[in-house]
Amino acid sequence: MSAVLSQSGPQPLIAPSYVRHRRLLAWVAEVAALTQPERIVWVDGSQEEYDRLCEEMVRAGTFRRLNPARRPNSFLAWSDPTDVARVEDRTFICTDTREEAGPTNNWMDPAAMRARLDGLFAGCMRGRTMYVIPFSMGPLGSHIAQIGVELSDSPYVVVNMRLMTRMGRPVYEVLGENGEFVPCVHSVGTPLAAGEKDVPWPCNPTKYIVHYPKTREIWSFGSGYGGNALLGKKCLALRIASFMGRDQGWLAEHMLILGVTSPAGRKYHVAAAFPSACGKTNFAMLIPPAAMPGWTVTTIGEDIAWIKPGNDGRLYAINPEAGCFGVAPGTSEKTNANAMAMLRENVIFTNVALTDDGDVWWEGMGPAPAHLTDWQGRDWTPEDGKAGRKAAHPNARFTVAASQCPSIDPDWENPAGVPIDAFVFGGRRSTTVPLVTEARNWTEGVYMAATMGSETTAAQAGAQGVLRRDPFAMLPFCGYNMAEHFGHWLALGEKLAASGAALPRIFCVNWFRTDDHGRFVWPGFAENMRVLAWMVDRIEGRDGGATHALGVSPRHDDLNWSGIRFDAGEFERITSVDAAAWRKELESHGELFALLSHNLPPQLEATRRALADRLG
Ligand code: SAT
Ligand code: MN
Repeated sequence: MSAVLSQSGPQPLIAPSYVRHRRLLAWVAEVAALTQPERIVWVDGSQEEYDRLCEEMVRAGTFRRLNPARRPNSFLAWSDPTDVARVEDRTFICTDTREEAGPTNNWMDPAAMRARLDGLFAGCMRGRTMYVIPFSMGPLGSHIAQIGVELSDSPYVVVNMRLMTRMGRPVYEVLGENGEFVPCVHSVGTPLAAGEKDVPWPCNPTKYIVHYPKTREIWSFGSGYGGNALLGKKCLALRIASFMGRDQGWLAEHMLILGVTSPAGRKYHVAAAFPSACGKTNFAMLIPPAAMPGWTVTTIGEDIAWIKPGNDGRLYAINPEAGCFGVAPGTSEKTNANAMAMLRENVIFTNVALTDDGDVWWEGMGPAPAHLTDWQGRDWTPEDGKAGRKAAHPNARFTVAASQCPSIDPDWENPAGVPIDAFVFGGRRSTTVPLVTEARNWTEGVYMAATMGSETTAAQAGAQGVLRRDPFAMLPFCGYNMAEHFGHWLALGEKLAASGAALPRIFCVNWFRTDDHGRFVWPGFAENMRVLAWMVDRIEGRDGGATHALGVSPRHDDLNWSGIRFDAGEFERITSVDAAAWRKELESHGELFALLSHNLPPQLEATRRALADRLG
């Protein structure tokens, strides 16, 4: 259903009869009056609509249809080379005061920001279609779900949202005449003059990704890529939801959720936080090594977890998303066979390379073909690869429905969620941080999460490989003051403990320690099952492990080494705690705490001192 608007000002809005929500209708009219789209399309989420939009994008040059014999019903998009990742320096949390957003977020006064955005959005959809995209984060109609409506002038956003969320007409039934929704406005920021030909990937050098947590609004301008544009994901399910969770006593975290079943048939659930592009998808879809029969891992989510206390005092987690927006480079039959199977059909690829027979390729997938077309449309041969030119952008992505994942857990859409037995926090650290350490208690676990560090990746615009503190892997995603996020975790732990329930265990992991030549020592991927099995040991109360200054880590003998040679010397390399390095590390934690001093829970600085004392 669409309505043509003239460019001369606000027009009566023609909406489908099933949209009965007055406030929503008024808001759509208001945004249309501001942005002046040529027409409005009320998206219904059907397969026909998806197919039609994909076909339109093929004609417009945004999409390339992949060879149906090799990759059925799949498409490839190449973005503008200036629009390839989240733009953290252009992401804003507009709370009433700067302190509410905290020193790790960009802040601007809400009124000043509104004035600036009004200017940018005025007429910004001229010549384009504005799509009205209703979506649900969490199973449709479930008590834990949140509804959003995204108004976007990007058909790429529409089709990606259909894979990433529960999107379309049924959302209006849940919304009724009065339901709550998070209004999300997105524009690529490039109006078209009458008769002007569009480019394949419109975007604007000026970018703003703006959140008003108090009024639960999201406004995004200038980018069509990933978390900048698919507003249900980082913007709603993390930044807005974390703010809601703080007020309502729950957590929105940058975590995968997996189920792990032991050979004895006992099942546990683990939620694990890693920064973007540190292997969350691979860990969530882990296939245990053949030499560890009886272990299985199932996938509930691979990026975001909403975690709420149940009546029994345990924490229950759901995956608010319905799809994966995963990093393609590095994904292979070896590193993630489940992902490769998931990607056989019905996939949108962004910024990977195109093979001569109409399929996709990326670095790390396997041997490179003799010729490719790279993500910028240029010829590419393995010689170019040797010269350091990548065929796929390092932050190239696939978008695919989670239901296509072979390891998907039968409970992945259970609105009650799954009970969490352990939290895992991990960063990309080439030095210092041991393979795995269990925190002695909740407070020390929160300390580990709060002081996480990671070397930056291509998922964020800017330099790569720079060590930065990334508390809870939430640095770019926490919608309020990070110090208060620490306090929220501590308070939740106290509340759960008071109810008498056993708190989830907390572990800190690091798969990424390197040797003197910069090579990873730990094989990672499937072999991470050995660490996961040790965690299950700990959850079940077996006491394999040695206590050291930071917590409890396995000794060489405590891990299952069947089918692999990994000697005690190598193990020492990745588990050793170097006192001098850790004294420096604790100093750097102190700098983080100084930055976050406003409302920093005193337990954290006390824990830092206790750790320093233990290190001697
Ligand atoms: O571009 S996204 O923000 O969706 C991906 C990520 O950084 O995790
Ligand atoms: Mn992520």
